[in-house]
Amino acid sequence: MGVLNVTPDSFYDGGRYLAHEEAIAHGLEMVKDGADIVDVGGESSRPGAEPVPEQEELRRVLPVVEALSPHVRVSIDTMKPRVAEAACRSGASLVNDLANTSTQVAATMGAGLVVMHMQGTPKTMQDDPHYGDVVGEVFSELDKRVKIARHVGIKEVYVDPGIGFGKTLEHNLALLRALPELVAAGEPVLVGTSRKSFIGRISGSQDPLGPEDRFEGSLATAVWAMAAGVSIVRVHDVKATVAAARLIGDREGAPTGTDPQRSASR
Ligand code: HH2
Repeated sequence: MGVLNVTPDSFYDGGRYLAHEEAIAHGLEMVKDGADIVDVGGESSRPGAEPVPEQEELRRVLPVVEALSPHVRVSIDTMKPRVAEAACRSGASLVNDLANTSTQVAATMGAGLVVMHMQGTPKTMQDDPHYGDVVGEVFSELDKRVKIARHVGIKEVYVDPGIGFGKTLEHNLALLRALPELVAAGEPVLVGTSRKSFIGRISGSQDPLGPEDRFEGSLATAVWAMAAGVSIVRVHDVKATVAAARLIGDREGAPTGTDPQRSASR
């Protein structure tokens, strides 16, 4: 899943794709690079972000969703049910429901649903995140939401532990370590670590690395997630992640890109 933020203030790609033509061109580039899904968002959910008025979010995302959906599966990354609904009418078929607001919309529109865990709201979620047992609490919240989604008739549901959404560095690492457990629970898993600040804090030498310098750590966490069996990784760096994905063993254990003839002659 390639990330496409049509925003001025997203923490990594903010301002790069605010013009619709630029956003559409970048979306098509990610498709060429191998993205199976493009996740279009018009409101940053970074820590401290201010909410965006609904009309403005609609103005940002709808033309982009409409232009990309004939070429690739489009998901809509939003905290507003009306934006989710309008995006589905414009061609999106997956609702990336960050704030647990759009289950009913996804059901009504016949779309798939990503249920993501977030403690609090983006504005304040990093002020003082706390859990007794982060893995247990996040998994059980996701499980509840999957049951609700099934109850309203949604067939395609992904669970996402919400890396960075009301989580300290230790919480993020505990959740990443527990990915094989989440995969084993049976629902397809989506994970988004790309360029997030915890990467800068562990892969930096002395000072934390900024978003521009978090590529290697992002790829490393995507590889870990894919090796743990997750179904979707949400990334900014599609080309490199697709190349890495081809080297990861599939469920039967063989690297998907292996040609037996060539490996025999090596
Ligand atoms: N992370 C971000 C946004 N949407 N959706 C899911 N399902 N999982 C995630 O981890 C996730 C997400 C934050 O990243 P980004 O979109 O790059 O930044 P911003 O929120 O600043 O636009």
